[in-house]
Amino acid sequence: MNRLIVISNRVNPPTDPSVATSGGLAMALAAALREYSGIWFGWSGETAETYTGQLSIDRIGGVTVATIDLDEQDRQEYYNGYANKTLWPLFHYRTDLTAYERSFGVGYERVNGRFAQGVRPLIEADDLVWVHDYHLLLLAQELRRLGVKNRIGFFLHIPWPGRRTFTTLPKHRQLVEALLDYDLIGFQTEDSCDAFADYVVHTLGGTVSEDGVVQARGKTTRIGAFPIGIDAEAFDAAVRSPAAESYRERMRVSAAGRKTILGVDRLDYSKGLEERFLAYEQLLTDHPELHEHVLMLQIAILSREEVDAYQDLRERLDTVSGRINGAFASVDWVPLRYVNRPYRRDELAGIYRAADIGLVTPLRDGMNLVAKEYVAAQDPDDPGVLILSEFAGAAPQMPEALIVNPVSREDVAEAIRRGLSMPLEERKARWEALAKGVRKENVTAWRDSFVAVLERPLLTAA
Ligand code: GDG
Repeated sequence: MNRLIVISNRVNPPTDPSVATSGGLAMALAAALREYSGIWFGWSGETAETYTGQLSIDRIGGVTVATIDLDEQDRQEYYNGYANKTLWPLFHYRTDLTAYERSFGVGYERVNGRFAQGVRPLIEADDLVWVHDYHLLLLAQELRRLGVKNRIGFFLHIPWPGRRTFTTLPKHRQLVEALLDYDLIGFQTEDSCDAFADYVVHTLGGTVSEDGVVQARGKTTRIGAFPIGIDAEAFDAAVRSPAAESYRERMRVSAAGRKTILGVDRLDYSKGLEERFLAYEQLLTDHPELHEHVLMLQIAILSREEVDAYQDLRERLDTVSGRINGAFASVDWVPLRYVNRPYRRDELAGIYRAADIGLVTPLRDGMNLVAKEYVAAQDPDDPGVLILSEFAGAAPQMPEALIVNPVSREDVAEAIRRGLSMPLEERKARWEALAKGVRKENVTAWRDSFVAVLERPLLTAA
């Protein structure tokens, strides 16, 4: 088996998966690497006064990790700038929040070059290189410039936007031309794959074959959809842990017989948190009979706090949650519990299990692992109901959820009402279908299918 060199912006394998507070990507990549020999390379998250390119190598939680520090200008221009103020909002269709500053683009190119220089000495002849996410769209091009001939794959964790949206990005052609230096470009959904193909055909004048071989600008590569999954076995173990049991009990006692609606998200404008709160407000306005009988728990861990749009969102959520509780709470009922602190993974598993409704309503999402974790955590004899946005990448894989339009308050409120009164038989039937998919299309299946296509020579494809 070839070695796998995984490259992503940050490198943070959990030391102990059950107690980790890491997000889904970190868990998925750590799981992917544990079974291969290989290295995980990326930014340490630290900024040095001056950039040295010095490599630090460590072994964490069974995974070899190699990191470099960046400098403060890199953090501002590459990370806070081009990655999180330009590409993230644009790829989530938020052109209103997208900032285009020349210095961001320059910093992005510089850091992609630094990543290439940093990882180059670690790459051996037969290694497979697997690059992750929107921070590193230019990395294959930089590695090719340094003479790397290995097979290099890229996986985009967020959506690829429609052509009209994407072409608002200055220098969009250069970005995609650089991307074509990868041997395989993987997306979460067919929808993203089609959007990319549409761009190749209509903007670059290239071709895309039935089986995803792309030819454009004198380059040949391959595209495909590889929906990411969760480590369902590890999650099952977390659900059975004492910490999960104790959190489930805490939830049960504190709910005092009320039905619980749960949201778990990074505090990010793509997750539709404000719209979700407004839908809940609508539900309480329209259905006074539900007062005192339901509660919503929203866990929203703080994220990208240096970016203004995230600070603004946090303020708005504070306001709306305060208004809802001010208007509806009574001496012994708080309708909305809004929590910004993170929980350990095993605690979270117990919280998911205790919730009658999992409310996952992003405005746009590459996949959304919370939807899959919620399903994996349910009690087969008394499962909760998943309400899922049609704009989550997970939606096509999870049609047995109650699928909603997250911008429609009425639609979301009605789905909550329906979920609250859904008979046990229907809950079970929907959950069984969902759980089967979550177990089958898990993180191992995702990794193996991507790596298998990356290993396949392009010439045999056409
Ligand atoms: C990107 C894409 C795609 C949340 N709160 C806590 C906690 N979390 C964990 C969840 C889940 C992860 O964070 C969030 O993953 P998502 O998939 O929902 O979203 P993003 O962070 O935006 O991830 C997304 C993903 O990449 C993978 O490709 O699905 O579309 O945007 O695993 O459990 N974990 C802990 N405590 C918390 O309080 N331990």
